[in-house]
Amino acid sequence: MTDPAQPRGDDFPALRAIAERFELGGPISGIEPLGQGNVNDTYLVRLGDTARPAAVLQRVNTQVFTRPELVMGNLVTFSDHVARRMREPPRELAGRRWEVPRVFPAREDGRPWVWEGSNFWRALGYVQGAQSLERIGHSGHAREIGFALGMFHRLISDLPVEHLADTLEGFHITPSYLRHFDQVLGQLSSHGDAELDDCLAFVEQRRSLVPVLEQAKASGELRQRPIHGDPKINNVMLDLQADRAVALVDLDTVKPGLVHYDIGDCLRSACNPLGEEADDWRAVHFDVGLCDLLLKGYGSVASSFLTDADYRHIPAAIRLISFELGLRFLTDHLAGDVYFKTRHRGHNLRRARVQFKLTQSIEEQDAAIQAVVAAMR
Ligand code: GN1
Ligand code: MG
Repeated sequence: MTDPAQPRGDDFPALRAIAERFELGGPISGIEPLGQGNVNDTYLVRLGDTARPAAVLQRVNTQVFTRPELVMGNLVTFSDHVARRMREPPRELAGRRWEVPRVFPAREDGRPWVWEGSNFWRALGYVQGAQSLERIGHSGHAREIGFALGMFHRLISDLPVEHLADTLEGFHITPSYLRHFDQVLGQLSSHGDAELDDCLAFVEQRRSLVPVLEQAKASGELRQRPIHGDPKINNVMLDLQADRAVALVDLDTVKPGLVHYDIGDCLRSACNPLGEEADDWRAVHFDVGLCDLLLKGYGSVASSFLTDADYRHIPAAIRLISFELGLRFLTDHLAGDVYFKTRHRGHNLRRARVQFKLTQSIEEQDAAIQAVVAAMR
C-alpha cells in the first residue's frame, strides 16, 4: 500500500477523470501539480482553449482529516457567511478586491466532493491574477499579509463557533503535541545522535511554555472563534501588480480555535525571510521589522474585535506557534516521517531545526516584539 502522506506518482488521465466529475463550467485542457502542501495533494486544472487556470483540485489526506465531509461542511458554512457579509463589505475593502474561492459541486449529486474508492476529492475556484509566495518578497507584502489575515478574521468574527465542527482534534493544542512527542520518544531506544540531542534539550527547556494559550482559554481569558488554522505565507494570495492581498486559501482547517494560533502561524512563516525550508537553519532569524508591518496591517482591520487579553497574549503566541511547529516536525522525524510529506530522511529534522532557531530568535527579541505589539493598537 502506498502511504498517503507521501507524494505519489501523478496519473494525469486518472486525475482528469476525477476533475471531470465536477461541474467546472468548461472542457478541461490541462492539469498540473500545484504548490508545496505538506498534507494534501493539490493540482491546478486549466479550462478551455485559452487554458485558463480555473480550479484547484485536491485530494484531501484522509489519514489526517478522518471526516472530510465535515471539513467541506465547515467550508460551505464559512463561504455562505462571508458571502452574506460581503453584501455590505467592511469599509476597509473600499476600492479593493477580496475573494473567497468558490466550491464546485459534483456533477453526479451536487455535493461539494467526490469519493473515488478511498480517495476524497474536492474542487475549489482558482483565485485569478494572484500568486502565493514561499518567502516574503519585500516589506510591503508584510502589511498586506497582515491585512489579509485581519480581514479574514473580521469577516467571520460574528460567525458563531458552534456552527463549525472540530474537524481536526488537537490541532494547535500544544500540550497534545507535547504528549504525543513524549509517547514517541518513550518508544525509541537510544539514538546517539548529537543533532537530535540538541533538539531534545531545546524542547526540555521549554516545557513551561507549552500550556500558555490553552490555560488562557481554559480560564476564559481567551475565547474560541472561527479561525483559518493554517494562514502561513503561501496561503495568502497576492496580486503582485497592485501589491495587494486578495484572498486567503487552503481552507481545510477553518474551525473553532484561538485567533492566536493564526497570528502566530502567520508571523512565524512571513517573518522568517529564509523560509521554513531553509537549507542553512543556523542563518534563520525572525525579522521584527516585518512583524511590525504585518501586525499593523492586521490591526488596521482587527482592532474592532480584539480584546485587551487578546493583545496581551500575542507575543506568547508568536513564540509558541513557532516552537509548536518545530515540535511537530521533530516528533514526525522520530516517528519515521508519517505525517508531513518529506523528500528525504532527515527532512523533518531539518525543518524542526529551522523552527527552533526561529523560536530562539523570537525569544532573543522579546522586548522589541512586546513594543511592536503595544504599537499595533
Ligand atoms: C501543513 O499541508 P500544508 O502545508 O497546508 C500543516 C500545518 C503546518 C504546515 C507547515 C493540517 O500545512 O499545520 O503549519 O504544514 N497542516 C496540517 O508547513 O497539519
Ligand atoms: Mg494547509
